[in-house]
Amino acid sequence: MKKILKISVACLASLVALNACKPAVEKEEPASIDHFLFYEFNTGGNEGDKGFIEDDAYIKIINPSKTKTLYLDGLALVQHAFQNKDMKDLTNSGGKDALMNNFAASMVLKFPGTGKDYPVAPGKTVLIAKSARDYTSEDDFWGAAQYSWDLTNADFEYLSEEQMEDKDIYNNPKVPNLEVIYSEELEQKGTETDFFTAQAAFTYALVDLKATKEELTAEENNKYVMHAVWRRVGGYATGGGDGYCMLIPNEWVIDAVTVCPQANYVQSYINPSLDAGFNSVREAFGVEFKNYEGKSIVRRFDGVNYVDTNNSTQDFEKVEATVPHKKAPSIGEESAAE
Ligand SMILES: [Ca+2]
Ligand SMILES: [Ca+2]
Repeated sequence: MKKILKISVACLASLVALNACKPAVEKEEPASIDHFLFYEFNTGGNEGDKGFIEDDAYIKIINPSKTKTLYLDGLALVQHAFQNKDMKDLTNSGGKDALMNNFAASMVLKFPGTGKDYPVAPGKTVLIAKSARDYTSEDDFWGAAQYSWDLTNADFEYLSEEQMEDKDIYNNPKVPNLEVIYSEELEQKGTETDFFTAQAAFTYALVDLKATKEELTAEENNKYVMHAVWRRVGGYATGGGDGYCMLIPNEWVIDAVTVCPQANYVQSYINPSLDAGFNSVREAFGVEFKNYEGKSIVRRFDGVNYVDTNNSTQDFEKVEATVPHKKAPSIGEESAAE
């Protein structure tokens, strides 16, 4: 007993000594993520007075850092060229290695700004709307959609003014648009390929564009543009096709998320280190609208940090959309309430 007491006193003495020589250290904070993350994907879809609208789609990104201000200037939102619902074999074009080392994009949309024009404070989100309108207003083109939302205060519109004009989508002059760096109608020749639509099943990435538009699109010996040749495989699929996509080096990718209904997912076209999973508010393309009306996939928060394991199956969950809105009744709730 005496011996133990002696040791304890010695320990205590050495601890006191240690504390005396060490400068006071504050309790260690958990490591903070110091780069942007995708925060939310809402593919839109609501019943307006005059019909069904899908223009109320939006994407949010977040600065998850606890201390550091981040800047959107020079970053780009990118959509992959190949849909995760399609089984395509790209080995004949030498595309497979290119796809593992790069993010093969069909659309590259750049944020405006020249350096520090668009700061995002720690913990803040950025709302990027397809079309920054008030969808709950009776004055809206499709009339009031009671369970939709007001996006007039969005930070950006993700389509360029020209794209919106082409597609007959209202451009809010007060909300800055992203700039088209590259757009290839690879998947649906002859029809417009849209960025982030409800029908799409693509991977999306936020990237730091380390080359200018001129460098990325220079015609001769362009290392950034790939001629992709594919063969459809599996099921009843036959034939193939070809087209162009822009190769964004994986090192430029800040975050990537695959948005694809669970039942429709067949394959990934990216390096699994970018995103090893996929997620959607819909279990399948055909599920009833009431199953996902007003719902988003939102990044999980573990109580300390936003979860970023680079696996969107684990990192995201289907919850109520985060923009203020009237909650739509789910299947069963409506009849129960009446
Ligand atoms: Ca605008
Ligand atoms: Ca990630």
